[in-house]
This record gives sequence, C-alpha cells and structure tokens, in this order.
Amino acid sequence: MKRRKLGVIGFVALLAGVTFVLGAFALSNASDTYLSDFEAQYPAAVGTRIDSCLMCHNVIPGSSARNAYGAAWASNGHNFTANNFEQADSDGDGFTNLAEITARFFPGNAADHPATGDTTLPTVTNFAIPATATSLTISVTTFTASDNVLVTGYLVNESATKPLASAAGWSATAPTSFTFSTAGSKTLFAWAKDAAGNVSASVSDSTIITLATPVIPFDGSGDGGSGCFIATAAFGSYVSPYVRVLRNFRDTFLMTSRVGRAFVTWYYRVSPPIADTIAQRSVARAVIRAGLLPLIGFSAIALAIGLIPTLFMCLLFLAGIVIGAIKMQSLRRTLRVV
Ligand SMILES: [Ca+2]
Ligand SMILES: [Ca+2]
Ligand SMILES: [Ca+2]
Repeated sequence: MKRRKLGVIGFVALLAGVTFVLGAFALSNASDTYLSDFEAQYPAAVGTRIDSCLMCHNVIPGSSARNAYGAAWASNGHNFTANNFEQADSDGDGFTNLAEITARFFPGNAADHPATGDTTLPTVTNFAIPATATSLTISVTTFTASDNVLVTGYLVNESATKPLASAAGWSATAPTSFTFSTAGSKTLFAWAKDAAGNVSASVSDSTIITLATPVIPFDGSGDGGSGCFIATAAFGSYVSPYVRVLRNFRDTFLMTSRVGRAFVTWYYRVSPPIADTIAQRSVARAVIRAGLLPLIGFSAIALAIGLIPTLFMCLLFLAGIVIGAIKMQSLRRTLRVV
C-alpha cells in the first residue's frame, strides 16, 4: 500500500517535471521567435544593446514577466507598426518607442532612455559627391556623421538654410543618391540630426551636371527618329513642340530631296559640338531660341500649306518690304526737293 502511494507521488512529480521543462522550452522558444521578429523589423538594431529579451521583459529573459513595451506589443497583436505603435510611448519616459529603438534604448524601461537636455549638435564628418556628372541623379560618394548620443537622421538638399528636425526628407540612414531637377553647376548640403532634435551644421560639396545630348544615329531614312541637335540643346528637350516642328520640316521637305539630304548629312556632322557648347550656356540657349523662331514659323506654315506657297508668301513679304523701302526713299527725296 505504502509502495503504491510512493509510486503515485513519483508519477505526479515526474509529470510536473516534464510539464515544467516543456513549458519553459515553449516560453523560451516563443521569446526567441519574438526576438527574431524584432531583429527582422529593426535590422539596424541587431547586435546592439537592445537586441535582447529585455526589450519585452523586465528581468528574466524568456519569462512571462513582460515590461510595458512587451505587454503593449502583445496587445497590439505582436505587430510593431500597426495602430501607430512606433509613435506610442509605452514606458511613459517621454520618448516614443521608435525614437528609443532608433537611439538603442529600451522602450519598455522608463529608466532607460536617450539623454534629456542633449544640446550637443551632431557633426557631419564627411560628405562628398562626384565633381562632374552626366545625369540629374548623382551618387553620394561619402556621407558620415557623428553625435554625442546617436545620429538618428540624415538629409541632403540644395538649401544652405538649416532644416528643422521635423522637416520632410530626413532618413534613418545616409542617402546614397540625389536627384536634381535641372543640369548645371550645383551645390548639395548634408545635414545630420539626433534624437533630441539637434540639427548639425552643414557640409557642402559641388558638382557640374552636363546632360549628354541625345545622339541618335542618323541612317538617312528620314523616319523622324533623328535629333535636331542645336534646337534640342536650345529648347532643352527633344520632345519640345518647337523641335518637333523642325523635325517634321526636315522629314517632310529636306529628306525628300537629294540636296536636302546632303544638307542634313552635313548638319549632323557639324552640329553636335555646337549643341554641346550651347547646352552649357543659358544665354546662348536664349539667343539661339530667339534666332530659331523665324525658321520655326516658316517651317510651321510650310507644313500647313506647303513649301512652294510658303516660299511665295515669303517672296511677297520681302517684295513688300523692298517696295516699301523704295517708296519711303522717293518720298523723302520729294520732301527734300520741296
Ligand atoms: Ca518611451
Ligand atoms: Ca525607455
Ligand atoms: Ca546630440
């Protein structure tokens, strides 16, 4: 009877032991999974002081004693971003969950947070872009910054005015490229900020962007695919309506005659270097644009009513001017005699 009792007690103890081990394994396994979820969500935090079970637990890693962040995260369906969770301040220390994670502090421990009253500005330690470029998007060769606590934002722009920490365009990592809206001589400014909202002084670097003139092979087919180099450079775009008029004129009238084709071949040989020079000088572009307007007008009329009638109209116009000049001359002479 006694032996039977001891047997029952032993069985119950064994069962309890197995249950405890399995439970502990399940808990620690769950915690490991959650930590992996955290690392996947915040890869920059991997290997840092907050890459630990203490993210969600108070004391014992793997125990069920969750801290404020762990409990709130569980209530949020184990989701790091839903319901604006990153902007919540789970431990109530005055720093959002995201700000704490970004600055490598525990968002579930109110005693652990970025320095308050941090007035030390971050410093941009290195910033460089290529001296020349041939496209509007340039690469950022180097952009590094440091801070007494942690650099939490990087910004590159074209303004020498210090941006606000709340301005648009800050990124958590240094940008690797920048896209300008126009070509020419450009200066870029690099800024860094910290979690306390301090923005660094800028470091600038300059580049000269020269957009390559579209060189489209001329095969003499007059298919409309060839470029009007000088006009394209002057109007800044191959698809400008003015350039299109000249292209249509070329394809309709020049490419259909031997003399016209010879002229186009010659033009394509001499114009690219001229176009390159024009493309880099805004005054030259303006002068060429003005100079091309009569030709564009002539081309547009010729395309609308035909080349011969247009030439006839031009002759009439010129004749009118010549006759008018002669009339004025004789009138002046008559007046002098009187
Ligand atoms: Ca907090
Ligand atoms: Ca905290
Ligand atoms: Ca600082």
